[in-house]
Amino acid sequence: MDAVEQAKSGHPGLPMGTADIATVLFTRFLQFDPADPAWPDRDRFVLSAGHGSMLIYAVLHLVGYEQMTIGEIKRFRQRGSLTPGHPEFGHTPGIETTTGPLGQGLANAVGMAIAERHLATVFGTDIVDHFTFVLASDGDLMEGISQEAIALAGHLRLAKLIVLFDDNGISIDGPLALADSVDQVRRFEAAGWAASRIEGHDPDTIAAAIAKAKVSDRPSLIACRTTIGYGAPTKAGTEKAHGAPLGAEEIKGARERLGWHLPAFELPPDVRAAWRRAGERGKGPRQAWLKRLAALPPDRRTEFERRSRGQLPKDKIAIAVRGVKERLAATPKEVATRHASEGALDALTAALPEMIGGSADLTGSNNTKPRGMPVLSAADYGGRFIHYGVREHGMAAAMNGMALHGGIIPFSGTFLVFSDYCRPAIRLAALMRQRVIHVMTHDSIGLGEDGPTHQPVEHLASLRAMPNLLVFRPCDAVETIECWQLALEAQDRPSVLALTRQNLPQLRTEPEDRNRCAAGAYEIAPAPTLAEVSLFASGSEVALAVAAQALLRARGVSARVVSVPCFELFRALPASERQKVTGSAPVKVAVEAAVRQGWDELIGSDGAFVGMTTFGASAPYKDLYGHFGITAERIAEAALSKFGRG
Ligand SMILES: Cc1ncc(C[n+]2csc(CCOP(=O)(O)OP(=O)(O)O)c2C)c(N)n1
Repeated sequence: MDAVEQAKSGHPGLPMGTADIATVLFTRFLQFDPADPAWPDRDRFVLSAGHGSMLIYAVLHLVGYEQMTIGEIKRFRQRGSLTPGHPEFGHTPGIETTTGPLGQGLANAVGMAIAERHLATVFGTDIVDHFTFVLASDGDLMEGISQEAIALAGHLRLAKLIVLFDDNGISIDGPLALADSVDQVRRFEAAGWAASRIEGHDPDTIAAAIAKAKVSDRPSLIACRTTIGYGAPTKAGTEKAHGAPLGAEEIKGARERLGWHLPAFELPPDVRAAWRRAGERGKGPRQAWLKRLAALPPDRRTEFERRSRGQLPKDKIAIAVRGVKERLAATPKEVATRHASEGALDALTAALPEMIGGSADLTGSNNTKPRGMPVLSAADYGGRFIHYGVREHGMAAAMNGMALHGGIIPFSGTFLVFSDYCRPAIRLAALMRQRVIHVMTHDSIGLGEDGPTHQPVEHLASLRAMPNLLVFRPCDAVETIECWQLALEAQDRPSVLALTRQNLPQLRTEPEDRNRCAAGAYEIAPAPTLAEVSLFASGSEVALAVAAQALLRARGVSARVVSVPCFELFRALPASERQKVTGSAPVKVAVEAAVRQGWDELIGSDGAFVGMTTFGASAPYKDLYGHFGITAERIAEAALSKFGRG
């Protein structure tokens, strides 16, 4: 309450209401060692209700995270402090995931718990054997994503996942009864969890519930009945304690009620010492774990360490990619890029055991299940393919949790149009710099008969607007394996691979080791003579641009074609390289079966664009391309009209 007061903003209610829960958890149960916040076998603690960030900052300070000084607590919510408004992964040691958007942390924790079970199966429980704890609020449980997360966790029987629910009956608007009447205990039970309701201010009751949850054969919910802003004389138990400083009078009253007589930011030495002792509980277990790790056969130990670091076996990837490219050069394939992706995955997942695949109930459409890949289930956590069910949002957030846990590179699939259903989690992956790979197929009107509900139009532009996300749209089977390689090598970025349903010709037929997609954009078909026209296109429209190039040639116009598989990588090129790709042809035309937004970066506002301006329609795809005017003829016309020759 003092830090929030000093910052003149923040949320005192949750930290005060859940201090008892956090104290029991951190002093009696949670396995961690402040000397090594990244110890792979630590228990994970996710504060899903990220608005209560002062709770975790205070606890990290108390248990002895060196960088979390009282000075940082005093600088709550100030620029450059370790104590930002909401917990941020990668910014503050001890923070396992970025939380704040309600529901995400809970769903991340499901991914962490999956990762734990999988790695325990692969490397043995001597090396991987820990719990995932979550502190969740009413808001977390009201968000739709929580349903996807708890259903998945219950189905997979993630018994080492324990959710402590801050059951305080208050949210921002007032009593929860204004908007919610769910019986959370019964809801979780229905999803296959062990669930109980306890008094959340009694340490022994909390401890007994956690001890019981630890030995349950199902994931556990402990609904802890608490009072928001516990101790505040007039604001406790009301929404007034939720998200604003309490004010000097109220703080004075709270001090009196709680029997706390020291000034702000001062701690009694005995209290500090007791917390420090709690913070040292993990030292012994971590040393013992290090000994067990050292005792592993050297190749197992090296493999565990490699995977924990997120380091790729570069040589193995190179061999896998080369093999696929050589096969494609020898026998060019006219296939949909989703099928090409399946071929790429057969090779890559064989080389990279850390790749865990999945799909949101579109396995046969997304082609994300490589041949022979066993299913990860409650009966076999060693499997590597997850049937996420129709739960795109929960899937994307669980993938973030797996990546954050470490040791796993998650990839999975849905339709590109449903990236909207994953977007909040993709955004957090981008913010947290996590390597998760989303295969998003059926990437345009080219999906045909399913119609406008399923045809993405604005999605590429909107995904490209997201900082740190790589959006790949390969034009053929060769670009597909190259984009896969780039997505895997981008250790600190999420990727989306936008892939077609319809077949595409293989445009790259020369054997070539170099990854041309690494430039983001490159000349795939040079002009016969000095170029008068530059045609830019991505994915399925590159072949149309190549056909337009031939039409232009027949009209005596020299055009070049630039394939643009990834805007973000192109943007990262030095200006001189970018200039070479953009070229100096006076006429520029871009083609993409999507909206224009973003393409002016390459063609300028005076360039011509052939694409979509409306939603699509339901019809066979060739008919749709004709109807919406995305054809080689129209591309050639667009170029010619710029010369006044249309
Ligand atoms: C997705 C999302 N929507 C809205 C918010 C804004 N918000 C922050 S806390 C909160 C609800 C507060 O209620 P509760 O979760 O019960 O927390 P408590 O009041 O107990 O601290 C809301 C709506 C958010 N952080 N995330």
